Amino acid sequence: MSQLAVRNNDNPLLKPSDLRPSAEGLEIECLLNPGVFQFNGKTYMLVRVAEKARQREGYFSVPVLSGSGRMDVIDIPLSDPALDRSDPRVIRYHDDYYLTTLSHLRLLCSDDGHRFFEPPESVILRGEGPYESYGIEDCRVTQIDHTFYLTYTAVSPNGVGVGLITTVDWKVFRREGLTLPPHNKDCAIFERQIGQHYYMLHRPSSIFIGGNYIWLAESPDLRHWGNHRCIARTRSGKWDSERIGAGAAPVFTSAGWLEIYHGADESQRYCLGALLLDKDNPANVIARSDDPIMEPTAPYEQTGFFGNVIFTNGHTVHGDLLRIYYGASDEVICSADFSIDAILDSLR
Ligand code: MAN
Repeated sequence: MSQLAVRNNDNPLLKPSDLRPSAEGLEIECLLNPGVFQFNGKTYMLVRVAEKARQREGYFSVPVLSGSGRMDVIDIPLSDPALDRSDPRVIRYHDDYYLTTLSHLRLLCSDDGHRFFEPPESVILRGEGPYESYGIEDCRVTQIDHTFYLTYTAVSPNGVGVGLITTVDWKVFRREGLTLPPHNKDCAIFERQIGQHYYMLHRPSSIFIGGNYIWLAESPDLRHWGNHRCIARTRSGKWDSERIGAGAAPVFTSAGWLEIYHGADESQRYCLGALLLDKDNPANVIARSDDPIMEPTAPYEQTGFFGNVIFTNGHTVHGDLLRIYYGASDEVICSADFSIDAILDSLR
């Protein structure tokens, strides 16, 4: 088994009871999958807070946002055979799907990258409008010059797409709409241009022909994306056989762009691996992990809201040190350190 990841001894760093619910009638069920960035000498996390509605006796109560941003609760009778609750994350009722929790993004701050707290003037980004009525999730944060680009999963009955928000000061936010329509998620923008273009990784989700693969797109202006190319597919019989998706923005190294991605197998076990992309032409995959660089082995990674999950979409880089922040079992937030050179060695 790979020894590349050094887990923080204080894991989990954050658990649901560490934060206050965002509104009356809600309870925090999970903290997960934070976007991470540095700003004014501090480390910040844009954490996904998943809340469930206070349950009404005899019903399964699901929170959703109305078009005007009001929170409504839909009560579904537990006794109705048309209710399918086999997945703790999603329920099916007749022909409709709902999420069991409603997620928003909340900003947390740290002086040491280790202990995180909610600043007094808390920043909460909630779903807005018809494409986010089931909430917003799993945000990647990329800084280019002075602007931060937030790419996140926007969920609604219209499908799962990628929303874009920009900010320069973390006080005023510009909602730029859906940058990629459904079905798409796991979108990470590269931190610098290559030649004349900006690049992003993304994950269209295919239902029939094709699969859940990682794609690359390019843009002249960070708004219009084209020249989409599929750069990594699932591999049958391996740890990443069922679906794969990008983590945070790729790290620029002397060997090329290093991307930490997640892969799940048929049993929905989520591990992390690495992709090395050509410095000048990131559509060219130079190397890919045969075995995971990190697997759910700690107790908090194996049991929880949705067990056997390690999912990352945020990190910091200091020289050779890559510190990833990750959601464990879709319930708590943890960190682990890697040597970038050791990951690159593992790819040789
Ligand atoms: C999907 C997303 C993630 C989640 C994993 C594991 O990829 O919904 O947010 O962490 O599944 O459940």
